[in-house]
Amino acid sequence: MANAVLGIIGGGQLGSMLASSAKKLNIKTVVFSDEENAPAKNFSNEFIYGNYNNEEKIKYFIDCVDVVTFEFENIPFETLNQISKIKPVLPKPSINRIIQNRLLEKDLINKLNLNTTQYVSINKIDDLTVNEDLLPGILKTSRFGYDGKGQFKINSINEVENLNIDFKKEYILEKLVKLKKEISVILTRFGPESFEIYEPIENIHEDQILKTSRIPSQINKELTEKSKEWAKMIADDLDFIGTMCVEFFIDKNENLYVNEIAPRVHNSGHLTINSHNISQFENHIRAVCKLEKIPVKKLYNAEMINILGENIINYRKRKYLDNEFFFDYLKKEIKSKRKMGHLTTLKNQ
Ligand code: AIR
Repeated sequence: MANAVLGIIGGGQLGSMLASSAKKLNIKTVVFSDEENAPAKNFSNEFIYGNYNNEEKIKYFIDCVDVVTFEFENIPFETLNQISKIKPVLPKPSINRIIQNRLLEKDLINKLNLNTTQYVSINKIDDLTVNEDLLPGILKTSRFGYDGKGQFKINSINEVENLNIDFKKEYILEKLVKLKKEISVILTRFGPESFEIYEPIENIHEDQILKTSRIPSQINKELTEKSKEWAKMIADDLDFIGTMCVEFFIDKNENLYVNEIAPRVHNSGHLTINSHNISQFENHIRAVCKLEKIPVKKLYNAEMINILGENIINYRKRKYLDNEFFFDYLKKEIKSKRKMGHLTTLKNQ
């Protein structure tokens, strides 16, 4: 689909980096966002501002594009499904419906006989009391959470009262593992048995928000192979087209657990823009627009740090070395803990 027009739903930093990669491949982009001044407005060929249930805007968007993708799993399933009746949506919307719900997501992983941490559905305070054996744990909203939003760390049952949990929402309680490391595997699936896969990336989180990602990860060969294999199994089962990410925990006994699946390009893969011949974003465009699949090759080792909130002000003033690449997401409003930019530093292999 050379010269196709690609529609991207969602206008955050992931949409911006997708649009930039598309430009490089001579693919025009139309971004549809419910935020008037979304970052991707600066990088797309056309920008449509509207609610994700605004029939008129959706219709106009559909008319403008040949193929549609999305950059955020919180896009309503109904919107994606409606669009997919007229234009191809990749990855397919049914995948998003599963991944939007942490319970369905965990069930899917377990159905494939892959490890997750122990988990249980929580709908009322009593559900927590009867599942006290899963504490210390993390209580997460089943839907619409990211970057630690809607999450509560609970060490003991006595803490629950003070947390002001809104039980109008559904939750999942996940038992904490004795964590040694966190890694992620990013892959792009072009079709059955057609993958490009990056080496596992080692991640450090702070307050449930990604702080640093680096390659190579310091893990053994067995875990490297196993994590890549599991990520492929999940992508195959979902019949995924495009770039996706599987986040893993490794515990003190070197056991591997799937933490979560992101049905999209992922923050931990931002370093691939500079470290590899083809970035996770370019690969996504290549897969959904049915362009040539080119083998990925690492050019450099790398480390990426996320720039949150007010910190962006200093990074905007700094000078950078030749091996440092600063990305400013151009978000209009600085909020504490909001992802405002990132810095990738390249290292020789
Ligand atoms: N995003 C999507 N899932 C997780 C993340 N971090 C990216 C997407 C989305 C943006 O974060 O690009 O549009 C939303 O960021 P914010 O700061 O507006 O909440």
